[in-house]
Amino acid sequence: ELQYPPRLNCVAELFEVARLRGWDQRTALIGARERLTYAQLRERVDRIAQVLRRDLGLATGNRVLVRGANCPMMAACILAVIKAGCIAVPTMPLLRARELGTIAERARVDAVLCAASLRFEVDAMERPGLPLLLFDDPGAADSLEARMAGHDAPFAAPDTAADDVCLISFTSGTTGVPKGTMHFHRDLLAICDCFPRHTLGSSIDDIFIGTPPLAFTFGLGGLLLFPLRVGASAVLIEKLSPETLLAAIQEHHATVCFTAPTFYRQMAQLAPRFDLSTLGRTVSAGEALPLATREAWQDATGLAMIDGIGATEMLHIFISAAGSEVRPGATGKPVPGYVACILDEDDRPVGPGTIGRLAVKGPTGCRYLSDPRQRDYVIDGWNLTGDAYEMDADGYFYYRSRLDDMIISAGYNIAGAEVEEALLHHPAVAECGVVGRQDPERGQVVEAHVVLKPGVEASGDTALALQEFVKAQIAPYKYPRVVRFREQLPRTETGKLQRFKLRNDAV
Ligand code: 3UK
Repeated sequence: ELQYPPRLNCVAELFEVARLRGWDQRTALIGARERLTYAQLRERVDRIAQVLRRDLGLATGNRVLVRGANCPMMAACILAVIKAGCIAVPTMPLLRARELGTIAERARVDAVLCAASLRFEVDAMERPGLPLLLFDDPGAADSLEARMAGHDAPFAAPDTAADDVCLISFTSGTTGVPKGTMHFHRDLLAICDCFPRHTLGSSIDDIFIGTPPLAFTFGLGGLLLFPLRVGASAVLIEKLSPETLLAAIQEHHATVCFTAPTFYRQMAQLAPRFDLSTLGRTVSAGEALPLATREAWQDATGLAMIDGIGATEMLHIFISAAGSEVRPGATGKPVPGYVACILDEDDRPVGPGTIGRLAVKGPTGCRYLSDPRQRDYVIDGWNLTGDAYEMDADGYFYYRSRLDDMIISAGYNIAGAEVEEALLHHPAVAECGVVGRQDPERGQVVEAHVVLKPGVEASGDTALALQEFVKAQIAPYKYPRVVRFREQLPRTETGKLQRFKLRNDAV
């Protein structure tokens, strides 16, 4: 089991280890406009922490909303809030004033740090008396940077317990109200000491890169905490597209990449134009990785994808496989430190070959911020992620569907992901999303929303060809009775398909 000192500040611990191991002059963060060594990042974190404690008068346990695109200053702000003994509430860059207001209220936020370029929505949000400091605001009289100049490093972190909350992360909320999840100091170290250490295999020479926002725990771990834990570097990119990510991998000689399946699908098409020879490991998470995507990526780059399921509630990835452990079609096995099982409707574990509800237990786990759904998510220390999974006799876990996305048509249970998988093998299909649409006769019918590759005609013939193609690959009753062509699919900032938008779209 993982052991951490009972009194712990996870950020102070990360920097103390870095100092003792002699990493001070190594590069920690690479942004578009600046590059910071471990010593420079630590000094910046210490100065921001002093602004929070001394200028804003914040105390241990106060909450600070942080808003910015992925860049070294955004990373420093999150780390500084935690080092100051406060609780970081990072928020996604695309959130609007009303959503930010809801988060500020539910998390009982005491102050706001915001990138100047994203200030508009903060200015528009309701925040009576809430202090706000802007960063990356050259020339402004009262910016965070101006305040930082008034303080001297180093800053000694106030005393906190390993199980004091240091992070409140909100779920992306593909359905319903976003939920705040609370995480302890020890949790932030625990995720570094599980997936990257045992499955990914990260080292001091790695250069991490990827798309997930630092406000999403996938990005917070993969692009900040994991590299800092081993003395590696992270490239933080503000303006992301498949092209800019590929170009940045080439330019910075990145070795480890984190992004979602949809990004890998698009990058696979463009990969031959770039030199990606330094890339050794590519991690896919956020939604199911179709076999077709795994194969397209492997054909384009020669790299075997590392699929991993994580959740905001669990902080990071808890089932995964890499290298020779990869079994196509499976997400993998529980990451060392975690255990997983499949439960039936009465919460009893089922054996191999039966689809059921995924349950997982480990050093991290769900603690909702005053939300009645806590009782639905955690039973006896087991976390129910809301996913339908199946296990094989060797202990591999296979994703089937989100429990509430299972399509029930004429008495059959159909997992949309399986139909998507089949469609993605067709050369005309770039992206697709399969949902159940209410139907008076069948209860639901399988409906496919398809984005075609450039140059393919969105015709009735194409639709027919896709339907025949699916019938030839999987049980014919699963074929999409309705095929609709679209320019693009609705996705969250974290790369997840918004199925409810497909379902609710007027026919
Ligand atoms: C789905 C997957 C199949 C699954 C996340 C890595 O996605 C993350 O967190 P969220 O809270 O969503 C959690 C849900 O997303 N999912 C994620 N990965 C996979 N489904 N295969 C996968 N590989 O439904 C899960 O319950 O947004 C991912 C690290 C940190 C994260 N927060």
